[in-house]
Amino acid sequence: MRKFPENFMWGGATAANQIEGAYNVGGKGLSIDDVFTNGSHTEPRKITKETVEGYYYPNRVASDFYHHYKEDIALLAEMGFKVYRMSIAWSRIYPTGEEEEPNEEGLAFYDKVFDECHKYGIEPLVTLSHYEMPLALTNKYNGFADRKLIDIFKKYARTVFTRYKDKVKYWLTFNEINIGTWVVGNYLVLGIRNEGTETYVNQVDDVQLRYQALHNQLVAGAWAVKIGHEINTDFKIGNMIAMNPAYPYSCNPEDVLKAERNWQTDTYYCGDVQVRGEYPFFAEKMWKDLGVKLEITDEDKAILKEGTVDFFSFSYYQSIAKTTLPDVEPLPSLIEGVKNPYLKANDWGWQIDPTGLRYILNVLYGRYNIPMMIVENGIGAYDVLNEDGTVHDPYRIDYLRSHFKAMREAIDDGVDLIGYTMWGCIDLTSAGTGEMKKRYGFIYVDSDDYGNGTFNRYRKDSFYWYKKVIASNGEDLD
Ligand code: BGP
Repeated sequence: MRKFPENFMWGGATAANQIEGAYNVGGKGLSIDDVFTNGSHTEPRKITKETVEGYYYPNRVASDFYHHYKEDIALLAEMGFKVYRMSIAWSRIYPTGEEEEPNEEGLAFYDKVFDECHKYGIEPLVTLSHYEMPLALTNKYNGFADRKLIDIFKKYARTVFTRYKDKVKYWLTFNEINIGTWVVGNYLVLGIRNEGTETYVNQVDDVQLRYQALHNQLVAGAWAVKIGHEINTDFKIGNMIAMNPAYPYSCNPEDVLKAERNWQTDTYYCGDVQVRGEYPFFAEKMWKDLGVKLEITDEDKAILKEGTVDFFSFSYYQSIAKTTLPDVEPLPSLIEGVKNPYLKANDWGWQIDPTGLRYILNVLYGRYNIPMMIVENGIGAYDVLNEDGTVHDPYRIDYLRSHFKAMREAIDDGVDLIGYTMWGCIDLTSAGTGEMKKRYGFIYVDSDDYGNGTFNRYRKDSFYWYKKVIASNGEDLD
């Protein structure tokens, strides 16, 4: 059986808004995440437009990486990380998005972070916009609904590419851009907050506006790829798609067709634009069915062709099933689909499916034929910090082991898989629920859902296990 390639990039991933905290330090402007309240599995997060007295905003504190980055990166190095996926907070660089000059203090912060990574031979992999934009851009333009955002984003991308051209080689454009095809994608992906929207789960949707915004964002991402390659020809720039592969619930041909439709609208719609430089064949019909008419200029078409990505990256937590049959139990999470009787789920109802990872790697590599990278995967769980500072998380080790086996099988199938970054390698604020107690990390952060705690870091059992996995380049999974 083929092994993991020698230069395989093992690592972990975080996002600025979920880990940094220090929301008003160093000249940072408010971002859309700074007015996003806490919530839970059953209580949706609120979107408040501006600071409202009496609400708690967990991303403002998060894991306080801003003040702990040295210690955190040293811990990642101790595990033997080759790569650290992180994002830049756009609102640290351009506090409202529209300043003429970038905020030097913000730029200097990431210089320090990248230098710290290089000190240990860790390659940074940087997402330009991970569920984050300056709040002012939402309030003034309704985010990417306005084409002006394309130029505003280009300016930001140019600034950070130029500044870090010798420190960062691997980049991603927008996090989980395809969630823009879902109603919940309005706010976090596209920066849209329509009149009447109060919570993350029940957002007021304008499908025409949303698909236009998604188009504008795809164009902005293509521009970023082009600009990045001009600034440094060695840059490797990838896209980032949320993968929730749909299985037909039964072999009823109607179920098979329904699952295939889901692949089209969920994965290929954005994936094709970013890899092949044009919308797929079914897009026209899809727009017609949705009742949308997009403004797509000739210049847009040209730039989509020119700004295609170098590698395909994606997040993967769970698979779903689709059916036309009535009375099949739906999934309890935000995803539209039904429960798969062959799979178990975590405490938030996310179905655990390692074989699904091998499956999607085969499908995606078969379609796109460019290097693949898994940039998010992992399990959110309730961890317990013991008095002696230990955290026993065998469920996390089991989850990762089974997924690493599936990755190796996909490599054996012939897939060109170049890297893996485990989501939330340091505990951080959950995007979906705002909880801290939905933990993913190898490193435990002592803070509760309300920012109470010492913020001390502790190594979980999975920390030592992953260290062994990396040292053996994926050979030792025991
Ligand atoms: C992805 C996002 C991440 C992350 C992860 C886990 O969709 O890119 O930002 O948070 O999901 O989701 P959650 O935080 O809701 O558990």
